[in-house]
Amino acid sequence: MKVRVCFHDKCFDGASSAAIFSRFYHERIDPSAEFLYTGMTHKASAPFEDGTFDGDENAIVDFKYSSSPALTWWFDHHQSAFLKPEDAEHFRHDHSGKKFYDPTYKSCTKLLADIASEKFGFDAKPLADLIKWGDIIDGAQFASPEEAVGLTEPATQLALVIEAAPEPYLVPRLIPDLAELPLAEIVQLPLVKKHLGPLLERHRRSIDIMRERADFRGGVIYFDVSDLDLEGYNKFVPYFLYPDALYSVGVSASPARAKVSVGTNPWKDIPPDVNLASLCEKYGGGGHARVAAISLGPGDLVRARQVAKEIAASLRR
Ligand SMILES: [Mn+2]
Repeated sequence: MKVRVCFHDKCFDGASSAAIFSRFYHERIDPSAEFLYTGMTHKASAPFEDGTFDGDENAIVDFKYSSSPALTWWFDHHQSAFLKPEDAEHFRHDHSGKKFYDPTYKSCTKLLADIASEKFGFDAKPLADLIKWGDIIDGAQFASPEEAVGLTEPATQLALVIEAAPEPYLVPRLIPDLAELPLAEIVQLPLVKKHLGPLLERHRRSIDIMRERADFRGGVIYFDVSDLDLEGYNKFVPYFLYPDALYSVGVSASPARAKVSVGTNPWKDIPPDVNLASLCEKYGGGGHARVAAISLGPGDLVRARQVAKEIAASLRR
């Protein structure tokens, strides 16, 4: 049995969801299953290319729904989980009992672990540490900005490497280890260790860069790092620098896209009616109520800056 697992790429929650799904599937569905992993990225264009679902079973974890008849498992918690209203309608008519959506969950890792245990008798206890950290990292539930930015825990160091993923296939290669080994052992693996030092150094530099560039006014931090190779910067740095800020709006770029990231300060009380996913959906983006983004084409930097400035202006008090 060949199982294709499509996961949210360069994301700790995406990787740990794929790890939990694989261990669950191996233990409770088919011990002889062979897993193949595909990292999915939010793009301006359609994310699922023809031929993506080439397994005997095909799963998507921590990523958008697909109405393809080849999709057999789905777990997600993003508010913007459906590309089109027809997809949401298709999901509502699914009776497979293998597709699950709950946007009240802070992480797909926890959602998957809970469903696999409750509905399929999976023993999630050996992965308790992974599940705990998946929920802290994806749900921005760090005790303080210092903990979020300090990167002293194995889980936060691993998240740094996964989010940067400086080598192709780094995350797919790590997923089987995430399903088996303690996090403190995974950060010692050569594949992780060789990248950790340089990435920690880059992280420290990025704090200095954001300190120089941040424009903090009316409760909103605006910054543009699109001329630098900084996509995947730690999203808590703005609040570490300006603990009084309520929101941050950033522009970054990579060869694949121009990106506007919008977030709320997790250590502040945000008005309950603010929904950043809905705000970003107006510009073709999406995400969660408290953190969302808009991906544009790599040549659309002028538009990205314009959108970011509009959003920052609308969030300022
Ligand atoms: Mn997630």
